[in-house]
Amino acid sequence: MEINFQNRLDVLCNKHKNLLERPNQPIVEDNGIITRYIYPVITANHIPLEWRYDMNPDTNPYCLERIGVNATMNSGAIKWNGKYLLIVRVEGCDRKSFFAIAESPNGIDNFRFWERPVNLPDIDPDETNVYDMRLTTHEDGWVYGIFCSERHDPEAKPGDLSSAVAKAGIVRTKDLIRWERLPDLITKSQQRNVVLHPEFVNGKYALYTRPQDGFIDTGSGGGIGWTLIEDMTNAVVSSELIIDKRYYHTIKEVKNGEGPHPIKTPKGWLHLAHGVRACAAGLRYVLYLYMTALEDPTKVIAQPGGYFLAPIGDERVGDVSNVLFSNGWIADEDGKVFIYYASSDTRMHVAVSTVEILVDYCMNTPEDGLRSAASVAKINKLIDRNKQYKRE
Ligand code: M1P
Repeated sequence: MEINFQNRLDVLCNKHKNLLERPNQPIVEDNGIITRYIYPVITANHIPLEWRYDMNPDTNPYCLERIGVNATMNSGAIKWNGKYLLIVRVEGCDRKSFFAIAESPNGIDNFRFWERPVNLPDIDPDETNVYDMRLTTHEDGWVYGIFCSERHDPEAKPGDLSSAVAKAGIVRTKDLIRWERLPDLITKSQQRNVVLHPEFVNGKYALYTRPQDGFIDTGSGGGIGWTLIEDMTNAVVSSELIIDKRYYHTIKEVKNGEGPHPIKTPKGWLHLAHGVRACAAGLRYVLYLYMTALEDPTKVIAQPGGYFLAPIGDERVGDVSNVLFSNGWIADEDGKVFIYYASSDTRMHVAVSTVEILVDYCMNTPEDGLRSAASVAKINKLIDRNKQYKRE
């Protein structure tokens, strides 16, 4: 078979350019709470060609892809010099994840990766996989990144090559280019979904945690935790308070986890989290919101019942189907909120709303009554209130 190297490379480059420049379009949804967009904002195909192809015709005469990328997902987010930046979890075909920054001028399309992946300081040869970084611009002047650092369970039985241990890795930076690695979080349980609160609380750093019994199983973990830390350069969890609990027969029955750090609003801290339930098809991950008090971020002041974003259409299918996961959002100065979420551990999307609408949603959506009878009672109450407004 005759391969024209140059033609093939031209076709690849054009296809890539068209994908990167494709304008995104809003989808009108009935619930009024968010606007989804028709195209994912970042997919594996957005990864620069230079990361995947050897472009030398002498060493790659068939112009084959040399390093494949499987997925782009669970991304932290930050507004940086007027641009919308995602620190993307890029997962190679070899199953290893790493971080790479992509930036967009408007937050909804035209995302382009920076020249190289993030150079994360490599401090531990046992660290096998890193993923799901949350970024926090802290009032101490640093931008922190907390991520899951995963390794093979040293206590796994011989032949068990699946059991793993999850820890919280910590880095900080002032320019998003040079990253200083700090010691991993010291805690008695495994941890994933650890997030740094952006302000000092009682003069201390505050972390949202997610204590778990095993790598997958949160077991006695109870829900989203909270802990105060003296020093981020030697972060030790001495006690954890569960602030957002799991309940039987809810969207967060099996487990939950804080998303990005909460947004400060005039009415309280606005939180985005994921909730997991089990069903015959496996685990189902959805996103939900809750609010805590400004003066006491551990005090829940609003917990709308149910999910606020669940996988629909193509979002439902991917490497790990039936999953929405978010660890990044950006609140603009004008109150617009860009919610970045991954679907089915495969690609990144954006949904747009405003602080005002999300707070209204939190404050006025009835809580989960935890029983069918309570759900019917809620609807009847609304019907009664609507009587005078009934339209034919
Ligand atoms: O596969 C779904 C998600 O599973 C994990 O989330 P959690 O710890 O809450 O169960 C993580 O591995 C996450 O990356 C993944 O998207």
